[in-house]
Amino acid sequence: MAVVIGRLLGAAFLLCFGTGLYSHFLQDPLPWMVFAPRPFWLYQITQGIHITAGIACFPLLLAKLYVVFPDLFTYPPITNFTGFLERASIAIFVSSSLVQIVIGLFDTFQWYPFPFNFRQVHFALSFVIIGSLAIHIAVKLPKISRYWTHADSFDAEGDLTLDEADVAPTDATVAAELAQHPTPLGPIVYRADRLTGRLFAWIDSAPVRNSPRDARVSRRGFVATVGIAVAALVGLTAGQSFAIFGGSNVFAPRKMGIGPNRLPINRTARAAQVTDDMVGPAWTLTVQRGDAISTFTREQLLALPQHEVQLPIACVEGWSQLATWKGVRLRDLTATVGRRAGEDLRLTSLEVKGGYRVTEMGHEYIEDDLTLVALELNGATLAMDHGYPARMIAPGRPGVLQTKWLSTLEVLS
Ligand SMILES: Nc1nc2c(c(=O)[nH]1)N[C@H]1C(S)=C(S)[C@@H](COP(=O)(O)O)O[C@H]1N2
Ligand SMILES: [Mo]
Repeated sequence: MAVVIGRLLGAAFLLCFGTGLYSHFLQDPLPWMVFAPRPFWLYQITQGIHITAGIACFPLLLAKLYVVFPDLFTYPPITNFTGFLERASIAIFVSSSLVQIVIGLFDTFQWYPFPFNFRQVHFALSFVIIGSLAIHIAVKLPKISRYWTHADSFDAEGDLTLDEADVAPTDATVAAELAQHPTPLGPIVYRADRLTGRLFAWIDSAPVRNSPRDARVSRRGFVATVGIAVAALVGLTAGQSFAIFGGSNVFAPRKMGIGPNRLPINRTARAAQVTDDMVGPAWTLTVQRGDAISTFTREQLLALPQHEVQLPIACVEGWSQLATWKGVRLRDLTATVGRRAGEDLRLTSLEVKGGYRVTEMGHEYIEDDLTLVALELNGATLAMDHGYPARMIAPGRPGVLQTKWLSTLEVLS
């Protein structure tokens, strides 16, 4: 059971780690990194998997802890160096995973009741978790590889049984001798302890088998409980990321189609301290490259060729939703100041408060036909909370980089 759940948990953690790294580097790229704007739904999928697999970790991790619980308190706790590594990696793994999934869940609710920066800690802990998992697997590797190569050396209970090669000569002699003297309870066999690999004699009979471990829930009942818990949690929240589950989205904080322009709002104009004065008739969008500067009022932007695209907002906090956007191609706008192929862009928002006031966009997104400075959303003027007078919408980028209330676009030549 520990192995089966461990594998599922391992898969979920690797999915979370991979998709998390992708999300991290989209937001904080290393200088040489270039990303794929297409397929436009790529980030929506990777982030949806990240959040959904993360949520599935709750029942899986609790189930794994339940199964191995007695083994966590074996006595003496440490007998040798490998044992010490095993214990230490488990302690670090369990504690950091619990913190990781709990703060991740809090983040989907944008609730930060802790004194540290969420992204930094979530990023750092992922390496602690994957590192301790690697140590854990390395320590268990002899047992794991033996399982893969000699599945028959495990009995139905998942305990190691010994074949002749494993029994030291003296043990073999003793074993043979013992076997000739069956006890009233049954024949004596040799077993290796699950954790330490130490040999012990085992009387294979009902009264002795009836250890506290066996007295718990049946295996089938346990698998059913964990399975139902995972399916229910995923089923009742995945709708925040995957439209087909939209109808059963009970627990997740944001619902499909609810909000101005039929799209949820992640952060309101008020929270970003963008006021009506700032977006009044005097507002202009400045596009610049070195000394070349063009400014556009909203009317002037509306007079340029308009394009309509279907693109999702895919929020790092786990929700995503497809919408119809209309506006000016970023490529056309940046051409007015003579942008050359390969040049990147710095975007500045009117917002006063917030960590994403100034962000950068790689050339691969500027050159994509789908990237717009959007003026309309789902057939109506952009609502103030969706970034009126103009916002960025590009394929395959995290929501945090879909800058609302644009003020300046600066080509980095
Ligand atoms: N200027 C600015 N743009 C912003 C944000 C912000 O806080 N400030 N939030 C971003 C985030 S996290 C998301 S998910 C999207 C959500 O867009 P919406 O609120 O229009 O749905 O806007 C992005 N654009
Ligand atoms: Mo977001």
